[in-house]
Order: sequence, then structure tokens, then C-alpha cells
Amino acid sequence: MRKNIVAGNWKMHKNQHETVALLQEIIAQKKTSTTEIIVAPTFVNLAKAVEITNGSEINVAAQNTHQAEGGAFTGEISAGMLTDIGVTTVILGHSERRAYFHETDALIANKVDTALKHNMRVIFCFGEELKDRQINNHFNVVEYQLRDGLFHLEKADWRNIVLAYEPVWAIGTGETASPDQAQEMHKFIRELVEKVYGFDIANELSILYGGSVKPDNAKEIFSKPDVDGGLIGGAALNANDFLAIVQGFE
Ligand code: G2H
Repeated sequence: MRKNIVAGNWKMHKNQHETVALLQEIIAQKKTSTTEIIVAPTFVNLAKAVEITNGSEINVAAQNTHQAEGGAFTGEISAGMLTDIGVTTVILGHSERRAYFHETDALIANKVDTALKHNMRVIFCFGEELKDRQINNHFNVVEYQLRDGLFHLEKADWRNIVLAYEPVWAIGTGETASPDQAQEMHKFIRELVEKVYGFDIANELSILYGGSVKPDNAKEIFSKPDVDGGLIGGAALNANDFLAIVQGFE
């Protein structure tokens, strides 16, 4: 049975003091649940986050990694450096990386390969822009992002892949895809993966929805059969909201 996951993408928020405080609140208030909780603080706070979450069943993810093993890449962080401090999950392909840092499908595919080589689990983000949906091209865009970013992988690699469908028009805008729109796209994605990799891989694959998920809409979105959780931005910065979203599965 595939896993339900709620992951908090903290983006460029929370200094070290705030990171510690938020994690302590989450750990203290968290109820037992079968849903996996992941938090993704900034690079500089990852080691601290790993230390604090140790033994809490909360997993820590990085928000990015470089595609090279190492070398003269000023300002970058490698997958080996992340696993060395105990970070074994990484978010790749987020629309903000694609838009502001010009990450292409080819570059993201490269990063996926490097992360998998280090036995990391990848949360692969993708999703259409508003202009694509307006001309009814959203299924096409999503299909090509998946084909170019992931469909070179071997079957065995999919054990370490989680998908996060994030329609760009719903990110940080307060606008959410309706639960039916999310289900329609998630079903399309699962069927596409099934066509290429077969039923077992598609059926085991966790597909998260991201884009303005809040406590008041999470339950309905998560109730859809092909939605296996969420990648949460703004609402992950507050322990009560984040945990209320996790409870959306209960
Ligand atoms: C989408 C999401 C987290 P938000 O970026 O990945 O952010 O929930 O603020 O729309």
C-alpha cells in the first residue's frame, strides 16, 4: 500500500532559532499517525533539524542539491554533503527553482540521477502554469515534464521517487486546484506512469498535491483516491496549521 506523506517546504524562511522552535512545537503536538511527516528547512539549518528530529519519526529533506559530485561550484551543496549529515530526502524541480533559477527539465533529470546515486529519496515537483491550463494544454505540459525529468529511470529507481504535482497558478496565491481538478490530474499522472512502468510501480507511487494547501481544504483534497498527501509551503510555517493538515488524513 502506498504511503501518505505531508511535507513542509519551508522555502527561505526561519533562522536557526526559529527552526528549532518550530520543530519543537511540531514534535510536542504531533499525534501518532500513519502519515509520514517531512520538513524541509533551509540548507544552513538542516544539520540542526536532523539533530532535533532524531527519534521523532519526522524526516528532514533538503530543498535542492547540485547535480555534480563536487568541484568548483561556488555556493552550491552536493548530494554527498547532504547524506553525510543524515539528510536522505531532497525536493527537486520546484517551480520556484524552475522560474527563478532557470532549472530546465534536463538539469533536473541530472539532479535526480545524482540524488538517486546517493540513495536519496527524491520529491519531484512539476506542474503547469496558468497559461497552459487556459488553453487546455495542462496534461501535455505535465506529461512532458515527467517524460523529460523521470522517464529515463530504471524500474528499481522508482522506489525512491515521490511525485508532487504543483500547478504553478496555485502556489502561494491562495488559489487551490479544486479537489476534483487535483484528482483528475493525479489520476492522469498515475495512469501515465502505469503505461510506461506498469501497474505495481504506479500503484505504489505516492503523488502529493501542492499549492495553497491549508487546514480548511486539506481534508477534502486528501480524500481523493489518487492524492497521497501534500507539499505544503506557507501553512507549514506554523505548527498548528501544519499538524491540522496532517490530521486531514485521519
Ligand atoms: C507550493 C507550496 C509548497 P504554498 O510551492 O511547495 O507552497 O503552499 O505556499 O502554495
